[in-house]
Amino acid sequence: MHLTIVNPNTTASMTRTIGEAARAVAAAGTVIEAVNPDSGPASIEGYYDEVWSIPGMLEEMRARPASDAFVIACFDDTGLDAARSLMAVPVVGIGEAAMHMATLLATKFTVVTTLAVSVPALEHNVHKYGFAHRCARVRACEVPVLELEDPTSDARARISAEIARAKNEDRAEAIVLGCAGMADLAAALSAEHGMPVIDGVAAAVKLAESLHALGLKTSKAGGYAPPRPKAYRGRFASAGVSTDG
Ligand code: 5HY
Repeated sequence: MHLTIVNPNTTASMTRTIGEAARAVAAAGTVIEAVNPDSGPASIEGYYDEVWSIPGMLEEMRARPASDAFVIACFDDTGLDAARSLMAVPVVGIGEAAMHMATLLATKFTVVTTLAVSVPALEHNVHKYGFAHRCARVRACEVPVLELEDPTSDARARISAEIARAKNEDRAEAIVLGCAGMADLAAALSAEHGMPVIDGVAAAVKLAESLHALGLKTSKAGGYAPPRPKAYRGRFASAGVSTDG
């Protein structure tokens, strides 16, 4: 299958980290293409960044009609519903995927994300996905997203310290890493803490492969029905869909 991973921020080095994490778990025969838009925020931290990352992300998807599925590689599941409306093939968000995996392994999980500004949107997703009774807490380790790209930063130590607090204070039985930029840290942190530490990029790749293998596609019976053709004006004229999709 051809699986497109879209990092909605515009930081190419993070897209490379995401692509490597995806290829490390992809099945034989899964071709991974990891891309990011060239328009939008360098990182997504909160609601304002999120909304400006969506047009570029959707354009990258629309430019790849032959893809068998898409993964949105931002833990906020940026623009997930819009993407599922636009595309016929499955679209998997790394946040939702990681939470599903965590509930298969533990009665309670904690999400460890980057900055406090990201927490409310993630708490909203926890409720939206129906995991409020399984998610003990959404914590921020106060590491800015782009600091994860800096090999000299103590980002990993600060994430690990927050995991230790989650184990002691939340009685977390599993940890969900709350940023795509943490994808390369999951295995080491899991070994260090002796519990499942889940990376959403890997989780989303395996779920996208499963949906494709089962021949399943997004339902167009309701909320994810294709956008109706209509005029889009001004700077976003190209975003409108025509009668031929
Ligand atoms: C992410 N931001 O996964 C989110 C994490 C966050 O640019 N990639 C980003 O902090 O919301």
